[in-house]
Amino acid sequence: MAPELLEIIQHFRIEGAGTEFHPIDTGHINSTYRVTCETGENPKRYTLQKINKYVFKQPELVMANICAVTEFLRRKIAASGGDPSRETLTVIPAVDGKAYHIDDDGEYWRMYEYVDNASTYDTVVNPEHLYNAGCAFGRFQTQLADFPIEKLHDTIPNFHNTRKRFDDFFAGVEADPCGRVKDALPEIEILKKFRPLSSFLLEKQEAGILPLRVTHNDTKYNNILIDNATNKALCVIDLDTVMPGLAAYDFGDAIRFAANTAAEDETDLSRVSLDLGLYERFASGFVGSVSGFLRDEEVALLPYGALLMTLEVGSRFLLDYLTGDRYFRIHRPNHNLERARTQLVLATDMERRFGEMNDIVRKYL
Ligand code: GN1
Ligand code: MG
Repeated sequence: MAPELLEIIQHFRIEGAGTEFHPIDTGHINSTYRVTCETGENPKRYTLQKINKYVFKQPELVMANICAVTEFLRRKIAASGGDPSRETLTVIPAVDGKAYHIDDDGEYWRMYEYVDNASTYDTVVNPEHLYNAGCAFGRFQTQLADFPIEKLHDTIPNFHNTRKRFDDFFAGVEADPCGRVKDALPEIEILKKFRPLSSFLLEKQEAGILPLRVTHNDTKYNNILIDNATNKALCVIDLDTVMPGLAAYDFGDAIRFAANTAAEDETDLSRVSLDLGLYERFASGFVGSVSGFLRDEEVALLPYGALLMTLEVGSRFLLDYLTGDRYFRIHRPNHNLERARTQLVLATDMERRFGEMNDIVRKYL
């Protein structure tokens, strides 16, 4: 047992004594553990996370957003007869009442109730799950439609500013601080080709065609809990990047991850493509949930979110590779280069099938 983790959880208002810390390795950013506590009756479980301070410069603002959003959702879910303890995250306060604890090294920790009898998936094992995930990510935006958006802190400024992401990427190529540009020349060419498209949705936003919504901004398939008993998407998790954004970002990032025929870091690029069947499953769930809330133009432009989020994440993985792998946790050398390659192959396939992607979304309008 990890004595330092045992010490950390003493600072939170939990029940029982910690007996087991099980690392959960799926995210690329924070360090996560499932904690089991003996209470004398049924063991109680919690999620413990160390917030990555390199990524989140002001963790207290991240927690302020999460507390505000989960409290708001809790009221909405209860009012519609749902179970807030399973359908949104529950922050466990520290003994001093704050939503986090700062350890002696200045690291920020937080705890949540662990939702039992629910699972996350890294790939789609059951297409019905994906339809349900589409419904849940759409519902998340709809439930937050009347959240006071001005209260949200911009915890990572320009997070999905695709224009700036591309600018930053090419500045990194220019600087080439680790001498790695030579390993990524074909990938850089692909991003050059797509650069003129990078501002497409931002221009629509700037022109007032697309409004800012409260968006999740990290709608990876493994950021949704699927209920083991009902197969329904129960709860949207990983609320670190809830900020004002475009609806298309949430649609798009989910497609990027879940409708890929291969894993995000697949090294056999011949296995990477867009699965239009999975795309349609997610799209039908998502568009069904947001109908009556999102404007028709927002729905019609959702496929651009898929292409742009895939390009954006591709550029971010590649920039991290070029600048020494400091942002995304890697599990092997070249991991970020491999992740970037996958994204760029996927984006190229999306470009080829863009007409079909548009037709599918319009079917559900
Ligand atoms: C990170 O935390 P995680 O692993 O869900 C990243 C996302 C990327 C994603 C790529 C705060 O998400 O933006 O799309 O990796 N989160 C942050 O897999 O940068
Ligand atoms: Mg995350």
